[in-house]
Amino acid sequence: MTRLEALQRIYPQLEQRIVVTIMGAVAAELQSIGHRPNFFYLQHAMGLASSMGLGIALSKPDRQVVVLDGDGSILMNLGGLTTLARYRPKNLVHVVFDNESLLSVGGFPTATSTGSDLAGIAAAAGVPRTGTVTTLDEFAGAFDAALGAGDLTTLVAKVEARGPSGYVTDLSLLENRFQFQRYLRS
Ligand SMILES: Cc1ncc(C[n+]2csc(CCOP(=O)(O)OP(=O)(O)O)c2C)c(N)n1
Repeated sequence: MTRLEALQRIYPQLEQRIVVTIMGAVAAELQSIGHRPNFFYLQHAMGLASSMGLGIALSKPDRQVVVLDGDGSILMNLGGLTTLARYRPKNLVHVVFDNESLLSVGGFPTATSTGSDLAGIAAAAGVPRTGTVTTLDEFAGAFDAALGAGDLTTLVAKVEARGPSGYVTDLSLLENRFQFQRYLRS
């Protein structure tokens, strides 16, 4: 499964939800499908998309939040999983696209390429619903289930280490920030 295919598959379910992604390839791929004011692409602060999603989920308990994370990013902020689990927002679905590499900066292998199990780490941190999927259909089913579960989920999707040719888009961080802020307040 490629991450782009996975994103295309769940895109209709993202349209009405609050979405926070990491920077780089994921952000560019989601934007290539179609940017929306409810999508925020967290630039620079690697590893903190799930922390930002946690804050939004806690402050907006009546809305569902989807975080689109990466293996390299979450590995930089493993403590974030323990904080997610401690606050256990029932309205947060945390997707980790695990391509076993830092694709956006040249593809260096991460610890998941040598066996580290992010769903296992999330479960051990106390996240109540965790899982790993490897096919598009499994991913779509598990994502649906997570949206309907009413509890915090970390879903690890094993994806190919393939991405777009470039990661720079014409949406600047500031423009995205103000648009997203207005959306959250509206
Ligand atoms: C603190 C910090 N260190 C390094 C970077 C540079 N950087 C940007 S994206 C990235 C790789 C992200 O890897 P991953 O989360 O696995 O996503 P992928 O690029 O594979 O989609 C790195 C190292 C950064 N932005 N911030």
